[in-house]
Amino acid sequence: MYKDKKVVFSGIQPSGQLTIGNYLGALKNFKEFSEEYRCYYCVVDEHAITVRQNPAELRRRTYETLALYIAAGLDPEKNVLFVQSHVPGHAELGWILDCYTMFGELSRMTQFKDKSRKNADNINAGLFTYPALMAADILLYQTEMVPVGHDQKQHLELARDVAERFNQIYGDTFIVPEPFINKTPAARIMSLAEPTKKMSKSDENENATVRILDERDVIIKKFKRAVTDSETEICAREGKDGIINLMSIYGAFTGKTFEEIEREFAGRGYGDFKLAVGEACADALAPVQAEFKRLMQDKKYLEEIMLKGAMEAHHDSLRTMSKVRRKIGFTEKPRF
Ligand code: ATP
Ligand code: LTN
Repeated sequence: MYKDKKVVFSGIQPSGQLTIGNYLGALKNFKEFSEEYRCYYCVVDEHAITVRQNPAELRRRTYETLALYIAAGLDPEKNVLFVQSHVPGHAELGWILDCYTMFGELSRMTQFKDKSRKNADNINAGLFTYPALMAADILLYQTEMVPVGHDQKQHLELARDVAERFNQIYGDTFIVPEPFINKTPAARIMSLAEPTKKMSKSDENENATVRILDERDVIIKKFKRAVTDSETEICAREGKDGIINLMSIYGAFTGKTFEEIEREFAGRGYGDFKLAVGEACADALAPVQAEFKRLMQDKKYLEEIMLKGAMEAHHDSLRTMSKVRRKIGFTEKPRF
């Protein structure tokens, strides 16, 4: 609880150019909470370094991700927009929660297994304990609700378990957070190249992803190349993963249901449909892209937002931090 408001927290890693998966599954929904909740939206750069990053790119992407938050409609006056590594409480509480998170629990995380497979030469300890840092992000602000895509459900369950474990040992300390996952198929946008795999911003195959910042003709071309099947009918039948994914994307951008889409494209071919998806996507992203371009020309403004966000987040984090320190038996921090 923050004053009279319940708290919402979410984060996106600056680990690549954001995709329409990030947009439809997470970012686009963030602004809906701004009026009713105290919202913290964080660029989680500490999470991003669990995979090796090029330093100049990481820095640029941190600005870009913040600019995209604003371009997607998050008003910096109504939301706390900040960068994770600017607020020391995340790493501090992250370490503490490492000590309340079990090796066995972390070993079961599918994201860890996936990323270990993809980065076999760099299976570092941070990649393994990633979910404990994510729990810290959330619990630090006494968060009630966490809007995320479907792939983060398992991490959220772990965060809840860690909060409950801590509360059981020390008495009520943390609010146990709830995930907020879209009920629509937009919570799980799949790769355009392999529609049984999630679309991921760090995918090396450029044809697998559509980026929020892709140009209109690139977007249309990528949808044209999307992997489908050898049939001709546009419907959500089992086994038609590619078409179902395109229907999910089209539905998310136009507000149409699967039935409406099936009716609209009855008797028409995949070519027509793919073009319509591409156009709907490009149309919806155009205003976000324009605002993004404008913001990126004003680095000073973005830095002001970073400072303001970090100051507010840091201030708000201190209450939980001092409570946690007291409960576990750390001595009071000397002021220096
Ligand atoms: P990476 O490829 O670096 O792991 P990512 O694309 O999975 O990145 P994250 O930064 O881990 O993106 O996720 C940010 C938010 O976007 C999370 O809430 C996540 O659930 C959501 N998200 C990511 N990919 C998708 C997707 N394909 N469909 C729906 N939501 C998604
Ligand atoms: N783990 C998330 C990013 C993330 C996050 C968070 C999301 C880090 N900390 C806290 C919600 C709340 C991801 O990989 N998508």
